[in-house]
Amino acid sequence: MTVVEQASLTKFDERDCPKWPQARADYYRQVGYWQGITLGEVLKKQAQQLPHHEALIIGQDRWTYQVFDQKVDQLVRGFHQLGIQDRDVVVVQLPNINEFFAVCFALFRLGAIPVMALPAHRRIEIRYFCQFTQAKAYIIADKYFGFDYCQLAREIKAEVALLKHVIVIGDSQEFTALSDLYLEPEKNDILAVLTRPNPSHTALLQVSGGTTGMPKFIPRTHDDYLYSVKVSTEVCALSSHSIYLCSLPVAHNFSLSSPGTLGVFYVGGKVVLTKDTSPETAFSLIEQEQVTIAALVPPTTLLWLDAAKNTAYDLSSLQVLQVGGAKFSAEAAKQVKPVLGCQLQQVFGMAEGLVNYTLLTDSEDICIHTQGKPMSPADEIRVVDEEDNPVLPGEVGQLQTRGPYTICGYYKAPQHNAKAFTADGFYCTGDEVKLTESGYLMVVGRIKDQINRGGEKIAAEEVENQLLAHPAVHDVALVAMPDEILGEASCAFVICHPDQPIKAMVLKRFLRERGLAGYKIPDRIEFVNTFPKTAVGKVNKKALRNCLIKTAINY
Ligand code: J2J
Repeated sequence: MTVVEQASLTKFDERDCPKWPQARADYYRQVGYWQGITLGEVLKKQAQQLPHHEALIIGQDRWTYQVFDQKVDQLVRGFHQLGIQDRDVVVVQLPNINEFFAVCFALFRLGAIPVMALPAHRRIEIRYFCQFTQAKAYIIADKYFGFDYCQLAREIKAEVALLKHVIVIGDSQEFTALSDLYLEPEKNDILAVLTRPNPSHTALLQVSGGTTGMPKFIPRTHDDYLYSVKVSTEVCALSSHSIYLCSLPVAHNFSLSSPGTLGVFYVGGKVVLTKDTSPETAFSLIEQEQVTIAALVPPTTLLWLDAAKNTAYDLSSLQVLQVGGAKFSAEAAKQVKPVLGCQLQQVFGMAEGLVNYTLLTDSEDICIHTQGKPMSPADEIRVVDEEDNPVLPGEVGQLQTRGPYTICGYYKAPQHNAKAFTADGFYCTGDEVKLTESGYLMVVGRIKDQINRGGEKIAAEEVENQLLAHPAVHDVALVAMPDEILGEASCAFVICHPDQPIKAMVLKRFLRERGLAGYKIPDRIEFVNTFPKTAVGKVNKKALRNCLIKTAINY
């Protein structure tokens, strides 16, 4: 293979991302849903209009919009000098730090595409992300919660030949230091000649929770993502006075776009970042920075509710608490207002697109008992039975959706897309919902083979495949089990080969050493001799789940 051919392999091709049919795309532009602006331009505008307004804070590190924008431009130069160009893919795995945004916006301006990896991802996930997307660079922080990302990068680099650069925040060791890439303009400044990214092209790749063997990549365009962000800011009444506490991982779709940090930048507000998710830290930041809005998953909300009952911190600035990512129980939802003194907003969203919110003006009953309604008038939803026929109003069925910010297909996944999208372009969410008379959705279950571990999604098949790689394992089925805090935890039912008994601990260590993200390691492992089967001979996961509920064994 020649060098030229090898280089061309790494470029991202829009043709690998199924697009909206022309008529729908034209309509979305015509009515102004798609504005034809890029994420990079949103920040530039704020830097011009509100240069001295604070945009991003973590600890003592406080960036105004002007400083933020300058750092982005400096990194554009540095990345460009390194050879990162339009349509290069870059895997970004950073904790909640300001630099995450400098990196992403620099990539947006270059037309390069960040893959939104989470800090919890490990060798199996990162290697796959780099290989599948043919990433040119991988960007990390040196250490985070005791984990050595440079060591991980070393292993990835050794296995992924096409990966050219590892860029590190902190002690960079043998890799490139991000701090060396903040470059001042020279004579022929690249910024003057940079081609403007096409707003209808992919701006970033989100990673799907998945249902199959490996995660899928979700291509979000500047146009569609910014529309989702814009409508979210309206629904959540964000303004330049909003102060948003971000304790969820920055790369997650919820905290990035619903309305999330990007929503805050869109209106010129302030983001307060924290790496520490404890209520103690969150409460002190709320008081100190006068936080007005925060977003949480249900398990963290339960911790907040507990801690708030005897806190000395003043939480009175907090107006809205968004809760989403997993089902929030009505019992806990009821407590939000009396205990935290703020309005609860339920958020039922997905990285593939559709976001549902309860409105700030909705009755208490709606806010407590529903997961909201589609935020845009252009969202089309339908609730269907197993044959894809609409169910009667008020009955439970699978939610399908399409619209101006819901993808039409995953990146480079034609076979999976044929199943996950209907012929008329609706995304099959795999969520079982009930539509109320007033048009609100209640999430009642799931038909996708996934475990929602307190907002962290686990594709059963992916973990099953990893367990099957152990020589003692003959067969395995991963199911959800009820958990008081997480909502759901995971349990692996394992059939071992005869005469090869093995301990649960050994299997867990096996998965960890293979490099599987910690949240995917089964919370419990049960050894069995056979699996219950359905009438057609498939493993009956429902029966396995039920047997966990019935026996209620402590783990
Ligand atoms: C029940 N299940 C929910 C909820 C998501 C905003 C908020 C969340 C996400 C997200 C997001 C739920 N009640 N309130 O991207 O922009 C489950 C559903 C859904 C899946 C999507 C956003 N909120 N879920 O969680 O891509 O099963 O996005 O299909 O991680 O989470 O997961 P994800």
